[in-house]
Amino acid sequence: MNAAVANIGVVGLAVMGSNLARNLASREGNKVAVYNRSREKTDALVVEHPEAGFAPAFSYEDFAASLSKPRTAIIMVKAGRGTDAVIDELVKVFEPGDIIVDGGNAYFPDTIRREKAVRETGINFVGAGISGGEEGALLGPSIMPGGSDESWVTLGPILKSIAAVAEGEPCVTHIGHDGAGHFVKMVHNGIEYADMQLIAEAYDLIRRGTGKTPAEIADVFAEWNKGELESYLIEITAEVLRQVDAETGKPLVDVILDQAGAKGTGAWTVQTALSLGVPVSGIAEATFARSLSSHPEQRAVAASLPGPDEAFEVADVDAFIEDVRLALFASKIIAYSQGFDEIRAGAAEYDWTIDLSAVSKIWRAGCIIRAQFLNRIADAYVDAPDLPVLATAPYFAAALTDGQAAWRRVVVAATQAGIPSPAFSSSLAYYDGLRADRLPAALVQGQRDFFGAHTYKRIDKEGTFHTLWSGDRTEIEAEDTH
Ligand code: NBP
Repeated sequence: MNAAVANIGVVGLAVMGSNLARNLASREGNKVAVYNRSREKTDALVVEHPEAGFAPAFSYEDFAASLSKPRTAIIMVKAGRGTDAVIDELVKVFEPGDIIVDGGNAYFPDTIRREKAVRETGINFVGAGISGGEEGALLGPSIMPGGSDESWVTLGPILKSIAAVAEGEPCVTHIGHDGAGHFVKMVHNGIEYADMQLIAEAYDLIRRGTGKTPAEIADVFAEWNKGELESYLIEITAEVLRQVDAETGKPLVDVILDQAGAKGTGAWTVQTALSLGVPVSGIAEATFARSLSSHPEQRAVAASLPGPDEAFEVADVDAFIEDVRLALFASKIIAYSQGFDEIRAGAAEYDWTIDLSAVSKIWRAGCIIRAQFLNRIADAYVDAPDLPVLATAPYFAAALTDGQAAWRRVVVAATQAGIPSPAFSSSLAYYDGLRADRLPAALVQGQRDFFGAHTYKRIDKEGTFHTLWSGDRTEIEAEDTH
């Protein structure tokens, strides 16, 4: 039996778990116990990284025995049944006060369920979203832990030691109880979908409108990366566009099959938003755009449908590119505003206290959507923690004011040219819907009342009303009828 030498353990030693274990081991004061279901991965990790001084375990009993109390273990296994299987085993060998952390990509309702079940044993369960992929896990991810305040006392310093650092601050904060961490990680991924789709639309418009090559467009993105759009995603876009395929000599982007994959977190974000009644149209369109791209059989049949007659030619290339830049920034503001709206609504629904400013700050490094821009979001929520719409914060409102004419020109140009720009145009539609004085929702209410007696409210007096649509069309107070 192992002696209790380790202050932290990792279960699941595939790429994420082994990198996270190495990251933990590289920080002062940590001794890391490691366990994997199949022994080979544990042996390989220990042999390949003697510098880490891992404490390997080959049974859950040994793993528990090698941890000092309160025992703290991070699970990094395939999300789903694997996570439940490991939790079941750990619960058998852990004691009240110990901490089980799920660092996988769990769906937040599963985390809520698991936290409730594990809590009954007196053991703490923390669902922690970990963003940044393999490299982030090794060098410093952005970490979004949920769980109890008690577990944060032990876990906080450990997670702070391995997290990415942005402007001197570790990219980790206690998001909120039970599933709050995985919820916020889910929305992070949804925002990532929207950001990527917007960038892809900007590239497509520039390419088809100006005839610039991918390498030339890479220069445009590299230039944009020096300004307000500065972000990891813009930076890597330039690199992807510059890449030449060794085999054919063509730009790699022209050789890659144009069908985008997805692992499901975008869909979760949209499904959850639908349940919460939050319009995340940018994220939804980005998710649907991936789905559309991945139906080659439909696309092949639809290829015969007509597009516009005239060719798309931009008269002033530089002016058009600047318009696209402004449209991209405006649409990005909307996408992030919608994502934060979802977090706010989720917090209200699930009774979490989530500091939106802190969430924004921990995304500044280590994760895929890292960007300077997030400082602006943090500032907006520091100035007004209850801000109802992020896009209305002074900095963003000014950017939307500056960019809206260009944004409209780009959406018009894309529409006329038959170039799909679902994220650009849906963001603009959301913007116009949100700022509208009066919406045709009044007509929808009338229709609903007509066919379903769903009632409506009036602008000029209190109460709930139903119109007797046939006959004399009398309006009646409907409060007592429902
Ligand atoms: P995988 O998601 O590929 O999972 C492989 C690991 O799960 C192996 O250690 C495997 O053990 C273990 N496992 C499985 Br499968 N079923 C198990 C069970 N019933 N009991 C015990 N262990 C089981 O690993 P990954 O790509 O390193 O990702 C780990 C987690 O991190 C996932 O939840 C993933 O979604 C999340 N994540 C991944 C990334 C990324 O960039 N890859 C980024 C952020 C988060 P075995 O060796 O015995 O088969």
